[in-house]
Amino acid sequence: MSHFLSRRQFLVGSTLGAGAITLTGCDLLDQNEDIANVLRSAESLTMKAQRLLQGKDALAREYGEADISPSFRVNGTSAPDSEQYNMLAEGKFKDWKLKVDGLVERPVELSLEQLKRLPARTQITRHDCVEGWSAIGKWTGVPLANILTLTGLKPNARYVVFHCADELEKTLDGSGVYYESIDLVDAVHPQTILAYEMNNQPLSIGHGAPLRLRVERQLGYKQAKYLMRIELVDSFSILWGGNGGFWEDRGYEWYAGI
Ligand SMILES: Nc1nc2c(c(=O)[nH]1)N[C@H]1C(S)=C(S)[C@@H](COP(=O)(O)O)O[C@H]1N2
Ligand SMILES: [Mo]
Repeated sequence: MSHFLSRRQFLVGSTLGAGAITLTGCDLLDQNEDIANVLRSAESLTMKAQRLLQGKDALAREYGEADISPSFRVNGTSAPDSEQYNMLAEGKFKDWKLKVDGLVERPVELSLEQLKRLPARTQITRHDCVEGWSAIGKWTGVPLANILTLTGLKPNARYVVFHCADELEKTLDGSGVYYESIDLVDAVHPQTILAYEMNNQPLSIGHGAPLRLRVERQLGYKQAKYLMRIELVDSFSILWGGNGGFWEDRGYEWYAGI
């Protein structure tokens, strides 16, 4: 039971203003001494260059309602082939819970209802897939910084790992399960949200129901769909192929800056 958000914790989270929460997100980052080291040891030149040129808080371009694409392709998994997921989907995700654990002070499990009661952000952004297509969509969800403010971070937390419900590649050892990871700079960025709505509708199964990541300064494959669990880690080298994501384990860049 201690893994569930207490009523008091939940009320604290839901009554804080968005501004207060954003500030706390930045404070969280400042308190994490390892972040400077992460930036210094950044594997990817793209990441260093982007952060040097644009700053760590620079926003991805946001668009207007009129720019929303009339059709937005579904890519990768279009419906997870898992009994557990299908049962949750049949129940309209009433029994689904997002686990947040690992290197946090207070692990939580949040229902969709609870997530929807937290301060939300809406953004209209362009999604760029490496396969060469783009689409503009409107996303509504909870800033990841708000969730991390609720859970707190252990001092050695450096990356946020997103565990998904789908296996994109069928394997015997389960290494075909989709996952992704980002560092704390992107985790507390204001446009990094856990989206439950797309274009004013509940997220469809094709687009990642009930919850997906939007991390707007990076490419499509970072936008993990079908979120089940968020894990704070000090290193992702022990996970699956060790490169921080399903596609990263198959040769893509970990930092997929646009
Ligand atoms: N869980 C999961 N997340 C995923 C994928 C996937 O197959 N499974 N595909 C990725 C890729 S390559 C892209 S381009 C986008 C596609 O999102 P969409 O289906 O909403 O267009 O999701 C990303 N996130
Ligand atoms: Mo993609």
